[in-house]
Amino acid sequence: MLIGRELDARLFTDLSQVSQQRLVTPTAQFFVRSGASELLPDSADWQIRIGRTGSIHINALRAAARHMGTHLLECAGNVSLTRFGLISAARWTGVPIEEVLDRAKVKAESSWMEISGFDEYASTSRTSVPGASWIFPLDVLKGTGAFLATGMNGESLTADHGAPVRLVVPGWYGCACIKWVNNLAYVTEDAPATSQMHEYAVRTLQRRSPETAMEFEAATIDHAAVPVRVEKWKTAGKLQYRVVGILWGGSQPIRALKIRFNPTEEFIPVPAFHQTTTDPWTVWSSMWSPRQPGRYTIRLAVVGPNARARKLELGLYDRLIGIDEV
Ligand SMILES: Nc1nc2c(c(=O)[nH]1)N[C@H]1C(S)=C(S)[C@@H](COP(=O)(O)O)O[C@H]1N2
Ligand SMILES: [Mo]
Repeated sequence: MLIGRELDARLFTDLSQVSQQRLVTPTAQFFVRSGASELLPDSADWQIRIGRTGSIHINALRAAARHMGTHLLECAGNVSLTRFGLISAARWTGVPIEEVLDRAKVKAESSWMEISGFDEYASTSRTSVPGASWIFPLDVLKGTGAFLATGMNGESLTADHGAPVRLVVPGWYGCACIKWVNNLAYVTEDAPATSQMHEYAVRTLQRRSPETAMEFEAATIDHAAVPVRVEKWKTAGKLQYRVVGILWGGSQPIRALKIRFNPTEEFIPVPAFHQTTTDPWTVWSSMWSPRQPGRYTIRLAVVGPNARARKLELGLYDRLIGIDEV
């Protein structure tokens, strides 16, 4: 259920529903980090300005839109307090950024691009800075397979997910995935970081709050994993638990996943674990026989190659579980 209004609107996804057979989040349950403005103009005449002189009409985008694959979105402010509900996956339709720029036939003015969306609201936000835009090095943006999406899960985008058109940057945090896109502007590499980039500097693990876009490191999602449900099993009269979770992020599959049921215990391998792709997410599970009732803090760890899991290692995905019988 959507709570709050405009920029303060939130919908948290119930992650306990995720399974290998149900990797895609139904649109009505896909998380919302900021709702549509009540002032959003009619989408029938929507135009995206491109560079100083170009533009593309929403109808041209819709006509060119095709399947862009299943990709996950995670808010960089996804925390345990809200049961990690700011993460979801959808099947997207859209047009690659590269092709949008080609179709607009404007001369590239620089190798950096600021992508902005409509961000005027009737009410004053208590939680967010209005004015979402992100600056990308164009080659990096193209390299991610970024696209302008006009649809998700086989239907047009909903207002809260950015209708009529939003940016999706596979592998990057949601804060870069601008909704209600209306402007693609070429900027110089010394362009100041935007208010959205400042708001998300800490949450995207920037080493310091960067002044310029150039100093801002790619807002990519590290490897991360979190338990999403604990099932109670009775096999041959013996009580056992099964911890089911998800693994996502990173640029290439990891070799092994490890789980620790309490800070005083060792990490042990998640059995039969196998990851073939990092996007959207991989479902894993591990049987568990806690020795006594009590409260447990479960944490995952990833093993190479090229594994980077800063938030995971900081304990930001620790999950507290109460066990009442063993
Ligand atoms: N125009 C605009 N785009 C935006 C935002 C915003 O406030 N305004 N929020 C961003 C953030 S922080 C996230 S996590 C994602 C969330 O997308 P969703 O609400 O469709 O899940 O949208 C991004 N795009
Ligand atoms: Mo976000």
